[in-house]
Amino acid sequence: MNIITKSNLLKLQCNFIKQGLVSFHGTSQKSAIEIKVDYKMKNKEGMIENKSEMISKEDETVQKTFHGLIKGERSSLAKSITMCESVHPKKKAQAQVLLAEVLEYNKKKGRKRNAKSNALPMTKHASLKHGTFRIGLSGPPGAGKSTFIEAFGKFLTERKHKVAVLAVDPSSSTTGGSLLGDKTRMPELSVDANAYIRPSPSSGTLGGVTRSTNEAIVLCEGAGYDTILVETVGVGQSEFAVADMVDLFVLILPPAGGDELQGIKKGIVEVADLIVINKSDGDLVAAARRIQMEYISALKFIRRRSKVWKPKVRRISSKTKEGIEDLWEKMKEYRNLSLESGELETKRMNQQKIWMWSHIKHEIIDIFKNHSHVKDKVDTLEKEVSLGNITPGYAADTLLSLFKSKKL
Ligand SMILES: Nc1nc2c(ncn2[C@@H]2O[C@H](COP(=O)(O)OP(=O)(O)OP(=O)(O)O)[C@@H](O)[C@H]2O)c(=O)[nH]1
Ligand SMILES: [Mg+2]
Repeated sequence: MNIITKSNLLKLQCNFIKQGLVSFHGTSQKSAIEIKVDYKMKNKEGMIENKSEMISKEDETVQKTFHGLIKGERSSLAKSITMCESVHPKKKAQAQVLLAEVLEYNKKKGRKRNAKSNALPMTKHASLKHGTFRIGLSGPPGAGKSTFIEAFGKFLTERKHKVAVLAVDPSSSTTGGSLLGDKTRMPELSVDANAYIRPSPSSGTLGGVTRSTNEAIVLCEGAGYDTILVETVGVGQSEFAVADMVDLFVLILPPAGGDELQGIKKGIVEVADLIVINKSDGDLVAAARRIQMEYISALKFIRRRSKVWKPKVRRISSKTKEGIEDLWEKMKEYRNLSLESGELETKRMNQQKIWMWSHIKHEIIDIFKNHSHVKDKVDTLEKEVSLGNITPGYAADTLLSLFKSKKL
């Protein structure tokens, strides 16, 4: 059992037992946390030892990484993102303590900025006051996402912005390497001192990948990056997940219609705040115009999600860079309107809740599936359900009662 020892200290007890389960006890005050971790480690003699440690902000690795990160050191930023991606209990705990520190730091930085500037309305949300802009990008393979990020990223760094590019590509865990955040397609941006490109983690499920990307956003903001681009290709539900972690969601399309765009999932157009028809250059201008018109018409039938913003369709060329400045103006317009109306703040607050539940669901399903008694029955029951021999409800009840009645 845990007790809160100081009013501002949240103590979490986190027992990583054999099967990798985590249990948290405690109530929240502020973000300073301590996490107890139990894990196994090989000693010098090669014997497995049980270890138990308390990770707090005094932890040496946390301290070192935090100070490096807020100075903007890329190696510390990279290290901290790797910590978030780790499955090792100790590293996971260090990542959570570090994140709490960075959140606190971002809040303080936000308050300072806000005090200096009267331009922004008073908002409760710390990272908004601090003024970061999170932009999600999705589009079918070959639409020109990487080429666009190279052109747009350079455009921003030339205007004194610091740009972080993150990627969500759950398919990279099966293909063995990340296709996104591909530095070879971003030759100039990848060597730009004011840009940081991080490919998608190459292991894990969509739940795991999105969790570490969410955390990476906070870390990049702590390291001083003010514009965060999150790229994804439509695999599984990844573009919907990305739409839920950003302020503005951009769909990039090539100047091709109908059959050629079969990869585009229904529903993705509905969550886009901006639709960008790329490759509007040379012989492709006429086709790009036609597609632009088609999407303008299509958007008329889509229910508006914002009171202050109507999704727009713009044409650009990432090759000639035409239209990029106009697109940035539109993005800023969106940001200002949604900030002033309070919609952006509400959006970020809701996103936090969405992610908390998403992580819980992801973890709980994992725990459920790995429960020794459930594991034995899952395949048989799934088969029976698919053959129509039993109802899904009955199968679910059977598995749930096995889960609830038998101890691990
Ligand atoms: N003409 C023209 N070609 C472009 C433009 N943008 C990208 N391309 C070309 O389109 C092809 C695909 O571009 P990428 O940037 O790799 O596309 P992507 O969306 O990142 O593709 P994946 O990473 O495979 O999903 C490349 O041959 C680019 O040179 C553009 O604005 N105009
Ligand atoms: Mg690409």
